[in-house]
Amino acid sequence: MKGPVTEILGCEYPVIQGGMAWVAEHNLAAAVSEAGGFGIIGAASAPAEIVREEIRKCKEMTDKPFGVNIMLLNPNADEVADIVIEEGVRAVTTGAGNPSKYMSKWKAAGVKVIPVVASTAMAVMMERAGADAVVAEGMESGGHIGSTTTFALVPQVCDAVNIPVIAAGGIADGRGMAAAMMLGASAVQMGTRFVAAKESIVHANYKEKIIKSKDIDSTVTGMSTGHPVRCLRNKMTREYLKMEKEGVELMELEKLTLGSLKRAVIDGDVVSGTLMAGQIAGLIQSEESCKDIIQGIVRECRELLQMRAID
Ligand code: TUI
Repeated sequence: MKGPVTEILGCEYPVIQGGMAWVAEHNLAAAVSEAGGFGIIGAASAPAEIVREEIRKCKEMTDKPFGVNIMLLNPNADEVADIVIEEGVRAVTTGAGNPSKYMSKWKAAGVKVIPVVASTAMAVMMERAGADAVVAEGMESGGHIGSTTTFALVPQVCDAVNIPVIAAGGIADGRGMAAAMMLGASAVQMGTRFVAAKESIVHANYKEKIIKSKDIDSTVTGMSTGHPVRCLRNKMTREYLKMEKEGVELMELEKLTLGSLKRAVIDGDVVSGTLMAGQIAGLIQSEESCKDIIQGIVRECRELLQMRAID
């Protein structure tokens, strides 16, 4: 299972954990890295010094490398960009924007840079700017999404760039991982599967919602406002979508979602909280340890790829 991405990241398996806001904290990142994958702390909108503490707590839990995801809409992004250098973090992934302005200092410090992209144009731009790899994230993903599916996006990004491509969106088992490899990806990134992991600090109510959900249980809010976010259907999404249809102003809509992800993750409010999750949530049947998740996926993927080699 070694390849260009395990080489860049210094991990055993080409399985990366998504940098999810509130969810991807030090316990989850350390558990994923300890299990041979690549754990990521999601800086999201946390104050920069909290991110530094998270990095230090993660280092106490594992000697293995891990990364930090910087959400570029975050006003603290500049500060977090320096902290990853100061703390000697192995790799940075970025989401929801263009990280070009940080590229030269990260590269100079030896931080590996892996932007998350939702289009071939962005992938090419990131390769030119010096990215070590890209995550091609399809619209099956949870949270903030682009508009192209993983199945269509991954092979097109693979053809457009020469750096390794990590597939994300709609992948939660060995079949998905094998399919992503067939499309040309060198690794996969999973989010939703790790939300439901044993080591994930996400409230039991949220995990239960993922485990009980079916294929069609996610929806996308904010399509009309230019900030599409995929989450599981609940009272919040029903109200949001109704107001969106009525053309209610963005400020009013924002009131509905302010603090709603934290309410879901920490307080377990599955009624008015935002339950970010991908379309693959329906595939997830139980809460498992990161070690079991990663070993299971890698074993299944390996078997499928070997079967193909024999034929
Ligand atoms: O970033 C994500 N997923 C996220 S961020 C997030 S935080 C949030 N919380 C509440 C409401 C809204 C967001 C939750 N989930 N995924 C990576 C990703 N990046 N998906 C799409 C993109 C992207 C979009 C535009 C990357 C680059 C891009 O380029 C824009 C440009 O500058 O050209």
